[in-house]
Amino acid sequence: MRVFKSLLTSAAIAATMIGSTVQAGDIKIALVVKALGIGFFEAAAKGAEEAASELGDVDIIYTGPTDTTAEGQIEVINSLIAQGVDAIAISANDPDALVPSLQKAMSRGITVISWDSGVAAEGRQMHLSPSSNALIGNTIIKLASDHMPDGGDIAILSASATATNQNIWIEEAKKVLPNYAGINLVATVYGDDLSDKSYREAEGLMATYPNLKAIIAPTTVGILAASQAVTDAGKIGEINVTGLGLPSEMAGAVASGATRSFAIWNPIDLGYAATMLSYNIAKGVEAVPGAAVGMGRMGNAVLDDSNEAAMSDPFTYDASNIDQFKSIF
Ligand code: RAM
Repeated sequence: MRVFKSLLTSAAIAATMIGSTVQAGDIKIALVVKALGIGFFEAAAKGAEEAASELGDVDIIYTGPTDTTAEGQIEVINSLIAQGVDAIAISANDPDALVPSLQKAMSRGITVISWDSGVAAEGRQMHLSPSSNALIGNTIIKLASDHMPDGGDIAILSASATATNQNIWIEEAKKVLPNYAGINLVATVYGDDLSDKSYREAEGLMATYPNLKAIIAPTTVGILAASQAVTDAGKIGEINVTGLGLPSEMAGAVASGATRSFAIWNPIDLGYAATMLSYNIAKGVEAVPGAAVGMGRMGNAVLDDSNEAAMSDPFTYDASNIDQFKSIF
C-alpha cells in the first residue's frame, strides 16, 4: 500500500518541460492544470509554448496532479517551490485549499496567478477568467433552451464539486433560469472531470429523470462523456447534450446529433494569455486594480477591483461550423 501511494505521489508531481534547452537566466513559468490528460489543458499548453517561443527567454513547465484534487495540486505547488520556479499560473481545483501553499510561493518571490479556475484573492496576484462568468452562465442555459421549444427538465453534469469556475458558472446559470419559461433544472451532479465517473453520472441522470430533455455539462470532459452515454442509451433526439466542449472532441457527437450545439473560448489563446501575464508580472509589472497587464497578441488584461480580468467571449459550434475548427483545438 505504501509503495503504491508513493508511486502515485511521484506520478502526481510529474512535470513536463516543454520547449528547447533550459538556459540559465530563463524565466521558468509553471502552467499548473486541474489534472493531466485533459484535452482542454493540453491545448492551453500549446498556447503557453507559443508565448514562450515569442518571448525567447522562457521555459514552460506543464504540470498537474493525476486527478482533479486540491491535495494533488498542493503537492505540485510544493515541488515547484522547491525547484525555485519564477512563476506559477494555476487552474485551481479549489478556491481556498490552495491558498496557504500559494502564499508560501509568493513569500519566496514566486509570481502567482490563477487562470481558468480561480484561487481566492489572498492566494494569487491576479486571476484571468476565460470570459465573463455571467455570459457563460447564460450561454449554457440558452444552448439547452434553443432546442427545447416546449420546455422541460434539464440537469447539470459538472466537474468537481469544489471547482471554482464551474461553481460560478452554475451559480450564474441559476440566476437567469427564471428568464427561460418552462425550463426546469432537476439536478446537478459531479463527474470530477473523469470520463468514466462523468459517464456513470450521466447514466444516473437518465435513470432518475425519465423526462430529461437536456444535460448541460460546463466541462469538456463531462460533455464528451455525457454525449457518449446518451448515444449508448439510444436517446439521441430525446436528450440533447450541451455545455462547454472542444470542437476536436465533439465533432462526432455533433455529427450523430447527440449534441446539437455547444460553446467554448479558444483554450490555446487562454494558455498563451496566462503565460504572457505571468511573464510580465514576474518581470515587475504590478498587478493592481486598474492596471493594464499585457497579454501579447491578446491585448491587455485590465484588472478590476478584485484583480480579475476576462479574456474573450465564448463561441458557439454546431453542424454548420464545427468542421472548420475541429483540427485546431
Ligand atoms: C474542463 C475543465 C476546465 C474548463 C473546461 C470548460 O476542461 O474543467 O477547467 O474550463 O472544461
